[in-house]
Amino acid sequence: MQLPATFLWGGATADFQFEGGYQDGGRGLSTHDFETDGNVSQPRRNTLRLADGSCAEARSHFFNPENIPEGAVPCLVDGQYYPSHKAVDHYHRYKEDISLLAGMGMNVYRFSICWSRIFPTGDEETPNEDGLKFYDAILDELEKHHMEPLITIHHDELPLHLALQYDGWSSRTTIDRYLKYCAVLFDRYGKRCKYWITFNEINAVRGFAACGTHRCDDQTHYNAVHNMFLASAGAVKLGHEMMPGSMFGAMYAMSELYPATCKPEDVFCRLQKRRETYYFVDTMARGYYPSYAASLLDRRGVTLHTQPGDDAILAAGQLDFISFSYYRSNIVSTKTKMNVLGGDQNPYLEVTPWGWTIDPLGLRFLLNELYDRYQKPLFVVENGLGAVDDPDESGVVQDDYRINYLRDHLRAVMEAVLTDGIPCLGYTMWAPIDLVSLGTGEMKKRYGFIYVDMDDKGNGTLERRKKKSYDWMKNVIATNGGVLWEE
Ligand code: BGP
Repeated sequence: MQLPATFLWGGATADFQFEGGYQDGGRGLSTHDFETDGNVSQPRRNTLRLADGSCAEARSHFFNPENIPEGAVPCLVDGQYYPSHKAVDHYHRYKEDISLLAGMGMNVYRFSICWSRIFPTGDEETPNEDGLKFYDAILDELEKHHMEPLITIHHDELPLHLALQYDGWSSRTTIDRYLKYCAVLFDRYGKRCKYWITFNEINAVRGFAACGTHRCDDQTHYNAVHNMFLASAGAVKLGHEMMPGSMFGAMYAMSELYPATCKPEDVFCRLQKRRETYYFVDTMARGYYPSYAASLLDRRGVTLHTQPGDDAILAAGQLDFISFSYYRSNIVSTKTKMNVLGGDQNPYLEVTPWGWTIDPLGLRFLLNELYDRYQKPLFVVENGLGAVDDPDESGVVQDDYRINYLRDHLRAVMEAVLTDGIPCLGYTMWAPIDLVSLGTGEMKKRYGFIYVDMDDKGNGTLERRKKKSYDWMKNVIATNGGVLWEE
């Protein structure tokens, strides 16, 4: 059993978790630059200065953020560690990093562009040439190693100024700024990049760091989402015009969801909860809001502020492929208290130290479910195991647990493609080189094939070292998955 030679094998990263260099090359401040470190029991915070000059904090936890108080502005506090500032210094080590990925035989690399490197405030008329040159250099390296780029335009952050001036995505002005940014990217990189993702995990982002909005309530949030839908559709249309043959996806956090029991009420509850995610995919893939949107918004007390012409914009910007992250699955019943990805833990599955269940069959299930629903090619753009990796006496991480996780999930992808007939463009593992965790800001939640010598507070040499899984994955790629069936 082997995947076709055209299958794209690679890894995925995000700029504020990977690059660092937060003041280099004329980069402006981004909404993530004010996020502290954290851990499983201590959520990350945004540090703030209140109108009276005193300091405060608001929880910036990805799935459960708090409002930023009226008049407060994010500020940097002396002595506080902010992981995005240095991250793992990819900004200065990109040549070594890309060459390590190429050494595994990867033929695609998913990375995000930092908006505030290109437009430091978002309001400038002309882009920042140094920022553009940084991504020219990344693309040069990829070309040298015959790797296809897959670019995420918006990975959960925006220039700080757009958040302070316009309240981020709650304003239509941000749509214009985003489309100006897209036009610059398409013009500069369009000849070198075919695959684009307009927004990362658009169904999971909320609040200040990810959306630039000071408020997190449903009314603010769903209107911000409407603006992001319009921005994504506008980008797809513009991209198709400027780059014939280009392909656009948006990216969704797609943990699978099962009914906790076969009680009809629980099964129906699963349908309703699942629609909270499909609300995003349906609208962007089909180009119009689904039939259940009105009741979903009504239940949440939301009134959408639409304008004449919005329907036509959505219709003209349908996605070409559906990309998603898949890490785990959850169960749901009428008793479940949910956040966006949540649900209860499935007693039949093992969990990681971060409480994420391990469910490879859920990935095959999801690939089938998505293709049945949309009939568009799929792209698994994030999947991987966050684990504590301790190097042995010789300095090597013997990460058999990661190998097991990836083997089982890749077999699930292969079965979906080869047995179930699902078109899947590729698989980019999160994250091939250790980087800062989005959810907790930790370093010790590691995903990579390549170890980075750095701890939770940014101490370490930043040296890169191959883990055991590096050569294992190299062999998987070299055989287009064939070796997975010999083990
Ligand atoms: C997704 C994000 C990534 C990434 C990943 C793993 O939500 O798109 O940016 O970080 O999840 O999550 P974490 O870093 O919290 O383990």
